[in-house]
Amino acid sequence: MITAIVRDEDSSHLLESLVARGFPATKIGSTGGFLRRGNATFIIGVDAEEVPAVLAVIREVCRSHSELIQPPLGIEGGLATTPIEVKVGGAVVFVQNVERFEKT
Ligand code: 2BA
Repeated sequence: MITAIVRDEDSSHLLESLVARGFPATKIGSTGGFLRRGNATFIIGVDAEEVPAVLAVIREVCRSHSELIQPPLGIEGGLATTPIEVKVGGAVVFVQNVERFEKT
């Protein structure tokens, strides 16, 4: 099972691309703890041999770039006016083995 956290802006395109290639996916609205921005979390359940193909789709759709942001309040240094550079886009991906899968 693949859990992927992606930018809101990439999420519709990613959902379409996965479904178009026949990979089942569920998109859940989520919020990043650091930037407190909306992002999207995907749950994708596939056979182990399909994992590389799914990761290729995620890489293709979710490209990363750097952005200067004002640090959020509550984060150390959050009251400072100096923007910090963070990487946005791309995807944070967890791949886990599933012990059992049932559809009832
Ligand atoms: P956020 O927590 O809002 O983080 C957005 C981006 O801000 C991060 O991108 C990273 O570049 C930067 N960042 C995060 N914490 C930071 C800090 N303490 N100081 C400076 N910069 C910091 P990504 O690493 O690509 O993460 C994108 C989103 O993926 C995160 O949004 C969070 O929702 C999720 N995420 C990342 N790592 C995770 C993990 N280990 N477990 C669960 N969710 C995770």
